[in-house]
Amino acid sequence: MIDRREFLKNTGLVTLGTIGLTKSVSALIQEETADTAKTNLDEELIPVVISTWKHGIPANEAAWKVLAVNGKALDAVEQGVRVPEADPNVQSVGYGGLPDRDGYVTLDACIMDEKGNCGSVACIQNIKHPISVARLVMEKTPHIMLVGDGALKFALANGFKKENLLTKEAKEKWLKWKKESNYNPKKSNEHDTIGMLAIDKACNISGACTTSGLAWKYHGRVGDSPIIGAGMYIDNEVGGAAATGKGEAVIKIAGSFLIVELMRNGKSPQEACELAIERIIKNQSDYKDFQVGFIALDKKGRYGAYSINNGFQFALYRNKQNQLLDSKSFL
Ligand code: SD4
Repeated sequence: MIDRREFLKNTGLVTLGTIGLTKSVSALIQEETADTAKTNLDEELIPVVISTWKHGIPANEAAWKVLAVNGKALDAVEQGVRVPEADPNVQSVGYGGLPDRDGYVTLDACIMDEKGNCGSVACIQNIKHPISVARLVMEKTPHIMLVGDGALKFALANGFKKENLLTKEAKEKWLKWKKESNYNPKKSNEHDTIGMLAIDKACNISGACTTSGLAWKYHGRVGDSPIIGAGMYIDNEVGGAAATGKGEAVIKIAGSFLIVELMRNGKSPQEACELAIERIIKNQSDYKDFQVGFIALDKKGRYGAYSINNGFQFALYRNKQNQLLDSKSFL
């Protein structure tokens, strides 16, 4: 059987469909070459991992180790976000996270895979890796979300160790805050959640999100990060999104779900992130007082990022390059 390129070379001209348009061989071969180049370009966009803030750089490194050996995106995002969870110098995630107003470090996390499975823990204490507990909730229970003491009990029953997560440095900051500040969640900039999205070589996408939440929050307060569709959302037909910043603002617009639905309806990841931020700006008049940032990834490996205020950064790893990039912002 003669292939398309051969056929075109042999005939010199080809009739397109029933409407009788003709194109020269060279034009068609050029188009075909462009198509091939585009496909190759798209292939190079995958595997990919994107995550929020500069602690995304070492987190991406860990995720990439999984992706590079044909590992699953789900394992990549879990391994990735465990890095800042364990780092006492990252004061917004896991161990070393800043406490609530009463001095307790309470953690929120969620994870979602390419099949739409998801798991989450909220307001869990004394467990260094809430993301791995969230994964076990997903894999071992008929539920999606466990909170507080129930989440802790589940973690301990599954072999996790109880640990003190309040470091000396975090405690000192809290004591200083208690002396000097009035609680104002709007003005608090002590937040740097890690949200991570990855596509593996099999072209499946997964996501993870983990945080100690807003510093000095009310005890028991839960943000967007463990809420599927707010802090993070994945749909393997479309792509994924994750959020950072003031959780209350993100929950109000179901931010990550909104971005994925916008991409489903044809928006690019960048356009979708910008529209989600515009939604916050339209409906929340105090938007200048707080930060929200989104990252998004579509199934082709194209990414987007956008925030209300400037200063939001994200880390992108693909083609053997792990880069810290500045997000565009509304203000
Ligand atoms: C929250 N979204 O608990 C989290 C906090 C945070 O970057 O992002 N920070 O509201």
